[in-house]
Order: sequence, then C-alpha cells, then structure tokens
Amino acid sequence: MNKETSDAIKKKITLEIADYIEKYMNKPGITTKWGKPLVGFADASSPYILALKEVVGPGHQTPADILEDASIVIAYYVPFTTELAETNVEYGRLASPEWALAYEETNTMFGHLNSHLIEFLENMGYRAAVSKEATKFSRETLKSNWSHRHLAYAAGLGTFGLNNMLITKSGCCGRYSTVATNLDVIPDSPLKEELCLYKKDGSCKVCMENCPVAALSTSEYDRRQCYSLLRENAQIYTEFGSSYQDDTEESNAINGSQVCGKCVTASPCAFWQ
Ligand code: B12
Ligand code: SF4
Ligand code: SF4
Repeated sequence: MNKETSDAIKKKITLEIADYIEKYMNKPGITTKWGKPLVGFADASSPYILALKEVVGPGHQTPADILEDASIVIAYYVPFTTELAETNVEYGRLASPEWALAYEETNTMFGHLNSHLIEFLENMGYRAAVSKEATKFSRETLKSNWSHRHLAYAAGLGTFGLNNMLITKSGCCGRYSTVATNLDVIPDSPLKEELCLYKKDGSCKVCMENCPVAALSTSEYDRRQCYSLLRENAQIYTEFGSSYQDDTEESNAINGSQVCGKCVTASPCAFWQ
C-alpha cells in the first residue's frame, strides 16, 4: 500500500467518525456537544501493544484476541466543549450535573458509533470488532482488560500527563474509544513531543492542586482515593444512567455516574487555549 492510498483511507474513516458525531449531537434528546474528533491508527502487532499483557496485566486483551487477523486499532478522541468544562469548574467539589450527563451520553454514543464504524468498514471490504472488556473494570484493581489509552498512545494520539490523562494536541478534556480491524493502512507512531507541562519542564501542577481528595502527586496516582470521590458523585447523579455496569455484584452496587474530572476541566491542557 502506498502512502497516498493509505492517507486517503484514513481520511475517509476520520471524516465518517466526525460526520457521525456531528449528526448524533443534533438528534432530539441529546444535550452534550462535542468538538472535532482526532483519529489515530495503531499497528495491532507492535511490540508495545503485544506487551500490554505484561504492562497492564495478563488478562489484558490483544487486538488478535478480539479479531483474529487484526492489523490496525483505530483509536479516536472526542473532545468536550469549554462550556461544559466551565460548568464542572464552577460547581466546586462535586462534579456538575452537565459533566455527569456528558459522561453517560458520550459512553452511549460510543456504542452506536462503534457499531456504525464496524458496518462502515465491512462495507469497505474489511472486518472490525470492539472489545467487550472496554466497558468493564474490576472494582478491586480499578483496572480494565482493554485500555483505550494505551492503544490511543500507540496510535500517536497523545502523551500521559501528571493528571493521568492521555493529553492530545487538542487537549485532554474528552473521551476515547477504539475499534480493532484488519484494515490495510500504514500505522501511525507514538508522539515524540511531551504534551504535559510538568513533564516537559516542571512549569505546571494545576491538576494536582485541583484534585479535591489529593489523589494526584508527582510520584503517583492514588486510584482508590480518586474512586472514593467518583462514588460520592455516583450517589448524587443517579438519573443519567450508570456506565461500566456488568452483571457482577460489585458493579451493580453502584447505580449512578462515577465522575469527577476536576483534574481535567480547569487545567491548561484541557483544550490548550
Ligand atoms: C478503570 C478506569 C478508571 C478508574 C481508575 C483510573 C485510572 N487512571 O486507572 C477510576 C474509576 C478511578 C477512573 C477515574 C477517572 N476516569 Co477512568 N477509566 C477507567 C477505564 C475503564 C480503564 C482504565 C484502566 O484501568 N486501564 C488500565 C491501566 C493500566 O491503563 P491506563 O489507565 O489506560 O493507563 C495508565 C498507565 O499505563 C500509566 N502511565 C503512566 N505513565 C505512562 C507513560 C506511558 C508512555 C504509558 C504508555 C503509560 C503510562 O498511566 C495511565 C493512566 O493511569 C478507562 C476506559 C478504558 N477501558 O480504557 C476509563 C478512562 C481511563 N477514564 C477516563 C476519565 C475521563 C476518568 C475521570 C476523569 C472520571 C470522569 N469521567 O469524570 C477519572 C480520572 C482519574 C485520573 N486522574 O486518572 C477516560 C480518560 C480520558 C483521557 N483524556 O485520558 C477513560 C479513557 C475513559 C474513556 N472512554 O475515555 N477511571
Ligand atoms: S495540568 Fe499541567 S501538570 Fe497537570 S497534566 Fe496538565 S499540563 Fe500536566
Ligand atoms: S478525577 Fe477527581 S478525584 Fe480523581 S484524580 Fe481527578 S480530580 Fe482527583
């Protein structure tokens, strides 16, 4: 495959994702607004992705676990808007209701968009699949067996910040999803430049200072401490749905939106403005 053809296929898929989101947010009943998505194409058999079973855990799936002849993982980032982020900044210690609703609406949209993308790729003559593990995580380890962010990192979408978010060139105030496929394109590579200001030159710790429960420090991210605040918000925001529910007792014990995002919404890296 030459570069021109590869770029044309990538562009076609990127435009399809953008177009789907644009139409979706104009549907009646959808409140959340999203910005222009970023799309990356990771090499499904890169040493980095194959090492995830060791890096994250033995249960972590490889693309071949969900699609036998997977060659590419399409990773995409959908940014929220500055208006939405502002509601979360102004709300104080708890997440804003708008932030909780956007979390649920985005996760629901991903389900529809991924089904559409699979059909779109099939119509182009390829096969595609999503991991069922991506929408689950263990309440014990607070980890999932399908890390969108590691795959998005491999697809060149961003670098990890002090706030633990994968920061893209458009910021980190948004969400990721991924689809594995046997698409024939030239894969993208991880970014070379550092996007977190603290990691680049030590000039920022805004995310750390803004975390209401001190879950972030320069040496570690305390996921249990973070999860305690997410659960507190989930007790309040029960009307928008509850993502990441599976049939386990531990997930059913929480019936609300597990959100916070204060380490994202007031940060300079949220939208790079
Ligand atoms: C489990 C989970 C949680 C747990 C644990 C959080 C955590 N950071 O691990 C809890 C419930 C506490 C949580 C909290 C939040 N979450 Co959460 N969560 C997930 C979930 C389901 C799995 C993540 C996971 O365990 N992966 C396995 C671990 C090992 O990998 P990882 O977290 O992807 O990557 C980590 C390490 O590899 C490491 N790392 C450090 N340095 C480096 C350097 C390099 C080069 C690499 C490669 C990696 C690396 O840092 C990474 C971040 O922790 C994902 C969705 C998914 N399926 O991927 C969403 C996800 C990670 N969550 C997300 C968000 C937005 C949140 C919250 C802001 C809540 C909210 N929506 O209001 C907070 C943020 C907390 C924080 N500062 O990290 C987004 C992140 C978007 C982004 N811009 O990065 C995701 C990707 C969901 C999505 N669909 O977009 N979450
Ligand atoms: S707020 Fe500053 S230190 Fe934190 S992740 Fe963003 S750029 Fe890095
Ligand atoms: S999501 Fe909230 S509790 Fe978790 S690290 Fe960010 S600011 Fe802290």
